[in-house]
Amino acid sequence: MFVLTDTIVAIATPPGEGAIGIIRLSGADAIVIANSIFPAKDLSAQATHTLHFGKIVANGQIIDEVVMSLYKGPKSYTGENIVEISCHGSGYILQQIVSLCVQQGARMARPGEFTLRAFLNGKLDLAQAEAVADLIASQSASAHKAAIHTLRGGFSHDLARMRDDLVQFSALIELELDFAEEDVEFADRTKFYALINEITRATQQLVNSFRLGNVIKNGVSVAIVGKPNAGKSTLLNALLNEERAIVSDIAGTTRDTIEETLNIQGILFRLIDTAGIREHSVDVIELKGIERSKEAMNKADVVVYLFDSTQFTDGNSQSAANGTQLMEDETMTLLQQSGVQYIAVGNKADVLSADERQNLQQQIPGALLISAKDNDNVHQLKEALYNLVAEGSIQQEGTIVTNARHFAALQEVLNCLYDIKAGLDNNIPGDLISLDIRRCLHYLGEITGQVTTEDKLDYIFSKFCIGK
Ligand SMILES: Nc1nc2c(ncn2[C@@H]2O[C@H](COP(=O)(O)OP(=O)(O)OP(=O)(O)O)[C@@H](O)[C@H]2O)c(=O)[nH]1
Ligand SMILES: [Mg+2]
Repeated sequence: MFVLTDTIVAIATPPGEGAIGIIRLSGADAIVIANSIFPAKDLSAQATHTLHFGKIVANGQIIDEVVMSLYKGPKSYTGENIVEISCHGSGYILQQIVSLCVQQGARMARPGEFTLRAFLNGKLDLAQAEAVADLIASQSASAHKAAIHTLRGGFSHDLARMRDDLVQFSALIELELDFAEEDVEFADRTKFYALINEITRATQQLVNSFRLGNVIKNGVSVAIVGKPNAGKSTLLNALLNEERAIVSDIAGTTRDTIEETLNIQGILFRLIDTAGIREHSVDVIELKGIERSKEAMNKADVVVYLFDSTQFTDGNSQSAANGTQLMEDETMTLLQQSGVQYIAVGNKADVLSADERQNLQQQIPGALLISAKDNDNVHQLKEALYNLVAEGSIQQEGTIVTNARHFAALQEVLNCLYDIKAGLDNNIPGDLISLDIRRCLHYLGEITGQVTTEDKLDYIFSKFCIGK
């Protein structure tokens, strides 16, 4: 059993120096404990949702001048009495105040315990509570948008509607069971069938949104691979707009993978520059680098295969490019076999003549021609990367499922819906259909936390930060 009777305390601001640091107290005794270290005013006599300036004093010594924010339950984040102490952002002061609160009877909060209490006190459902953690972790516009939508109850609303409809039908079918001898049908099967179809469509849409949701939450890993000297590090620098990686005309300059993030129109990409892959190296370090390149290539969501476009010209513009040569490249073969999404990009196009460019474009349809050195056409590569993952759906207003737990539960919901549909198709008895509906309701309830266990909650909230 979760204990809700004690009062918890934690520092809510990140470690390190800051202008302001915040300590949170939540629980029945939050106001009493705050009062005992704040002689300026009697906080219990103050109205809720008010601010109070004064000193924190311990053993006659002033610790800091602070502002107390007072929220009396149930109108607070956790539903309990909350006092937030805004002090100067020194680690020392924060620790001192927390120690004082503990001396006065508060207990150090566990990760996510404030939000757990908010959930247990019915302030948020589980999907919303999880969105709080996602919101804190959001690093891009799209991740932020998805988390806000869920936190504001968008996703929960979708689920509640499905649940209500199912509950209604389940009640009617169960009523039929009470009148089994009379062979009556309270639940209109045609209507029910249409409803199940509609819920299946909505669930399928949510399940499908997870591909994008996963991208939004975790970013997209993009490995830049190719032969030594193709210009991979130059391309990384051009994409980032900074001199991040060492560039030189010595083949084998990059020895280890280099990872940096890039935000393209609100989606986070994790760019990985790799060591050039060549087939006959004897250098032990280079070989290790090549091994890592292949590993990065296999793990990536998207691969940018960069080739030196000047290698496909022989100075004679008529016979210039030879796309077959590129396709026979060992790395390219590996790529095609692995099935990973890739974009072929020809670099050093600045050296090519107009004819050569045109020829190459015909030989290797779909390949982008760029000059990483001159930052020419690099924006096209950015667009291609964005389009590959977003497919225009990033602007969609509806719910995007970003949480793997929700995704798994939705897949179970979908399976139950298929079973219900099959049951209706085969005219199976009402009591069996009713069982499938209950199973479906169970999985819907798992997402919002109507159905859960303490172990599950412990696991979910342990991923939160302390103080939230
Ligand atoms: N003309 C021209 N030269 C380029 C371009 N991009 C890169 N280079 C040159 O190509 C050489 C190799 O560039 P890098 O970026 O170090 O190549 P890399 O693929 O990272 O090479 P490794 O790390 O050895 O695998 C350097 O001399 C760059 O200046 C380009 O667009 N045009
Ligand atoms: Mg390099």
